[in-house]
Amino acid sequence: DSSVAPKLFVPKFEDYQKVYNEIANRLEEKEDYDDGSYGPVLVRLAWHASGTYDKETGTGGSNGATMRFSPESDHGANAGLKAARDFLEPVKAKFPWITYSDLWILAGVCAIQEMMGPTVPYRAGRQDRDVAACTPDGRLPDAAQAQDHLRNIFYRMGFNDQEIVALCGAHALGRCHSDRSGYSGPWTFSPTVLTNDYYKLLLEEKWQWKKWNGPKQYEDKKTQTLMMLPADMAIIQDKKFKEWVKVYAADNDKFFQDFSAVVKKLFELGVPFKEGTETWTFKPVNA
Ligand code: CCH
Repeated sequence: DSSVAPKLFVPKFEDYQKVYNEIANRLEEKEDYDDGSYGPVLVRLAWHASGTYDKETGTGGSNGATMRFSPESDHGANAGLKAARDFLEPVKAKFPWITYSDLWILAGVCAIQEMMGPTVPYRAGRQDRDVAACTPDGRLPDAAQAQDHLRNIFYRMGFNDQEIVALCGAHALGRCHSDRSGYSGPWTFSPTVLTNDYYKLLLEEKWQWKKWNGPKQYEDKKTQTLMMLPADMAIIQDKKFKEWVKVYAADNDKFFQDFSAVVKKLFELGVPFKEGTETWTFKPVNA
């Protein structure tokens, strides 16, 4: 029988590493964006795709990439993330076999690693879903609120206090944009390199309310160039959270270890991996 059944392409580790390399190289190329990198906004895309998870109903999470669609793309928390989705379109065009859901998370992993962060283990197997799987607004944290709100939001995803504080360390990266969230400025002096500076600055600097017409935020008294959101300040105002801030401020290796583990957990919330799905670690390209 000469009938040629089309061979199903089953991508392997090497194929995903190629996608990783493509994202890493685009990060290098497009260094005229923002503080010099799309890395932070890619991390934010992966986090907002994942952080909609609700453990009670099993809805939300990175499986589905439903932020491609309105209403989820229009949720206030997702303002500005089109820049990250658009950055990844040429990658999707070059490797059409990868799902958006796997691509967005792979991009988050790549961005963390290429910005000198820890390796973050990755599993593939997310499936894209349609507009009906969009999550309701209000599942992501509100920057104007404090510790009770943070616990409500992150406990709903299944995280504990230590994990909440470890996740917040991502704010070493990137900045607030007044045309996106309304807030303004970076948290650290090196917003394209992952460090534990977020925790150090929280503890070591004097923070005061910024005098301006925008939403209530803090600025560092010394240089008035850095910022903290009310939700960031909550993790040193709360005694239990603050213990973990001290741990991570004092020990970057410990932060990297815990950050890697908690980000992997975040990126896999609600994903129905097939049994026996391999865990991969990608080789950094430019880090
Ligand atoms: Fe965040 N984040 N985030 N965040 N976030 C913002 C930007 C980034 C909150 C609010 C904001 C996490 C947790 C929280 C990043 C990663 C993470 C902005 C500015 C607000 C507001 C958006 C803008 O204007 O562009 C709040 C509240 C919480 C509560 O805990 C977690 C968890 C992560 C990842 C693990 C990154 C990265 C950015 C920078 C984005 C950029 O474009 O530079």
